[in-house]
Amino acid sequence: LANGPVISPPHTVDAFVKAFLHELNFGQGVPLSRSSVNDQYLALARTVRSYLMARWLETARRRRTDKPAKMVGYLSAEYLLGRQLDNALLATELTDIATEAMVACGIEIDDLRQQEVEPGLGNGGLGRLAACFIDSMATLGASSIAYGIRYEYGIFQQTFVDNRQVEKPDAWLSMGGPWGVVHPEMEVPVNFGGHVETYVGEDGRERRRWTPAWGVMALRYNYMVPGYQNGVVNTLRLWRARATESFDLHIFNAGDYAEAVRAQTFAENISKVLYPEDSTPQGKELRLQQQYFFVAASIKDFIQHTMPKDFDVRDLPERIIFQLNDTHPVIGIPELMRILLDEHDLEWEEAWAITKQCFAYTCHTLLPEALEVWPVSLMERLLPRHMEIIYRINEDFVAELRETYPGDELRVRRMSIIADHPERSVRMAHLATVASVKVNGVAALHSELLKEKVLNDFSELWPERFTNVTNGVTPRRFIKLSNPEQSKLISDTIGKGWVANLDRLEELVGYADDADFREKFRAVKAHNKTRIRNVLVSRDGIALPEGHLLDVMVKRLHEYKRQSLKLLHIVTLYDRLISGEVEPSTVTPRTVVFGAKAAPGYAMAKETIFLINSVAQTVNNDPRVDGRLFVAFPPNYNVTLAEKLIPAADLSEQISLAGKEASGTGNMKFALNGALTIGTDDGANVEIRQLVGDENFFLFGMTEPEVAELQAKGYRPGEYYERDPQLRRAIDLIASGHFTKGSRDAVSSFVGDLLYNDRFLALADYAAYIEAQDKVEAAYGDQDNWSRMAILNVARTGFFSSDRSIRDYIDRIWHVKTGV
Ligand code: 26V
Repeated sequence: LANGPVISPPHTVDAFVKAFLHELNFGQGVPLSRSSVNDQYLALARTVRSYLMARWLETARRRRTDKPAKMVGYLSAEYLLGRQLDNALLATELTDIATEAMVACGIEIDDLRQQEVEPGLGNGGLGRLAACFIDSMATLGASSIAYGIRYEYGIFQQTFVDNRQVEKPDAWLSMGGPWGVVHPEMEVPVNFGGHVETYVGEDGRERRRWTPAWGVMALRYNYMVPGYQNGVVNTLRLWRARATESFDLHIFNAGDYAEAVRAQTFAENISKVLYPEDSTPQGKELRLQQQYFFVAASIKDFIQHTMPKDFDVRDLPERIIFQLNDTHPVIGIPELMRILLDEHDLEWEEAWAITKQCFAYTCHTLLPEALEVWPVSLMERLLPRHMEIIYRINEDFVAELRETYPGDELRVRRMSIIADHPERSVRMAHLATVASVKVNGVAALHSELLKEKVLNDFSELWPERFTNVTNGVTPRRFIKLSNPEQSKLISDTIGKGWVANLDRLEELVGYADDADFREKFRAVKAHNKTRIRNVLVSRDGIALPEGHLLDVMVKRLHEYKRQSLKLLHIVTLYDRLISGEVEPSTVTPRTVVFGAKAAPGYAMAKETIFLINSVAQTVNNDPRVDGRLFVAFPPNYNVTLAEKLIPAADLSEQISLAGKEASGTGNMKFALNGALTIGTDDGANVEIRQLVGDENFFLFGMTEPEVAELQAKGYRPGEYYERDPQLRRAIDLIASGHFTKGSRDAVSSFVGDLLYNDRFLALADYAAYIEAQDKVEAAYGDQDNWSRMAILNVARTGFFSSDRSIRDYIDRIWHVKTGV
């Protein structure tokens, strides 16, 4: 057994029961009769894990012994994984066996599912995308490893107190984390601070030596990433910070025991908490520490442990491509330079030639304020050697620019990695672009705007470096697991192959004209609505009305996403009902569900949350509404809730100002689950509309060039208020304090911003939005045709599988091999 093949327990109910009881008795140390639900959940998770273990070892063994292949090193500060149990059961084809085994033990497996706290190690789209991508890499059998941080506290738990957001820490590990396997003996040191000096080596050459002031250890936690029923199990390696002995030894020696223990906590703070801001970098030192911590540990880990012992760093470009998920891991570029120069003694030119081939950069934004910059002063203090290397990279780059563009000093300054104003700082997106083989945007429109706007100078200099990879979502989690009824209908109709080959959904196109299929499709939706109703009753005590159009807007709260525009629509619907302008019995009953967390320091976002809750309270309790309108805002929207909510939706709200949402991925999940989209010409909405057809999509609003034009000529939101009586009534109703117990003060910053600032042009798109929503209501009146449109949305959006995204990355950027 020691060296031979590792064997999983047999796939039988008996064997599963045996393995489960073994875990319960000898892992948790309790007999079944005295076990808690948490004991049972942990034992079940470990049982499933033990089935995956053989595949994991086998995948690693094959990678070691096969002719060494180039690997992808996916570097991301966030992985918004969601619950693991069902995905592991699906991958191993153990769902039925485990369910029966639990029945045999007198356990309801659903109770155990509920016990799992989802690892929320991400903020939103970027983190969830990373989670979908590792699922697809494993499913395609792409040779890859993913690296990140094992935050002790993930994205905060959102609660509402008096309609306002209150954050609570997310202690996701407190009940035990059965999915991570720690290897304390494989830890990696990571250093910070100190100084750099010149010394002369034995060969008489001058070199630079970094003497760090302090360091921490990076502890390895391995998580299994199972491919879909293909026997592959890849690794997600998350790092946790631990104090080193040397770090506090001198303090212990000085006899100050308490101070030494305190110092230990300081080191361990690095992996303590996920930063909850996802658009405006705060420039916090701890955040830079986190970035360097995980990237330095990952690169060292890859070179020292993943590569064979006799490996030559000159071969790195044939062995690895590090994909940078936004700028968060970009410090890896000077880190690899440092390793090659200082630890492997390469000359600058050779080190740079290697480094430039080892990285590729994905940009996930268009908002200028979201681009990360780090003050030079901070960099010099925390990472003096890296700062020196960045200066040198920039020197060479700027010299090249002056040659290419003689006399164009303005351009040189625009492109420089170092900015001079308002503070000397490092522009991480520029560093990433200069050092990467490829730079990609995340949807067709976004990649174009990246070239034309954010990185325009760079795309003029290196046009071939820029490419697009449109985002995708994993059909395993977001269709197969989250929508079992729709999945069954699809499999009964076209077979099961779609789960790993989502283009096959196209075979459903013809069924849009099949009345029997349409009826079954409607039954699925009705079932999913009942399911979400039950979830929200027990989760939040929210009782959704029945028979409504379910209109859903779920995403982080941001001004550019325009939850405020949705709110104006709701207030307009409400105003029509209570003013007697429409007869309640003639309107399509509608329920609007919001889900949104605001960054704790984002004041305007928090005001919007308060107002949504206030409007919900008023609308839901006004008898004049006569059950035609309902607003629900369940707190703490997360992956687990998304899995229940999205399959129930009729209408998907994707209403960002054109040119602001890089892609969106929720939009894809809704379409694939049979919701129609009301949306602007933005991000991946553009591609969704192209695929499903104009007639199956509710488009409204300005295009990006129209936005640019309006802004150029000067946008005055007040003019729209003056001109549009319907808009005016909605804003006046809010401003009057109608929704806030008579308080005008409570809404004054929200209203004031809309009327005098409205940075994202909500008022300019209001009329078009209302008109499009009126079309939605009319269309929903013809249920049979609505089903037709919804089916076509499902059938034509197979393109948005993250398997396709990963194939695009492989073809356009990584050039690694696939197959198990
Ligand atoms: C930025 C920052 C700034 C510093 C503090 C921590 C932090 C954490 C995350 C971010 C990333 C913001 C960018 C982002 O999430 N972009 C979203 O990426 C999605 C996947 O590509 C895409 O669908 C969304 O449109 C885009 O907003």
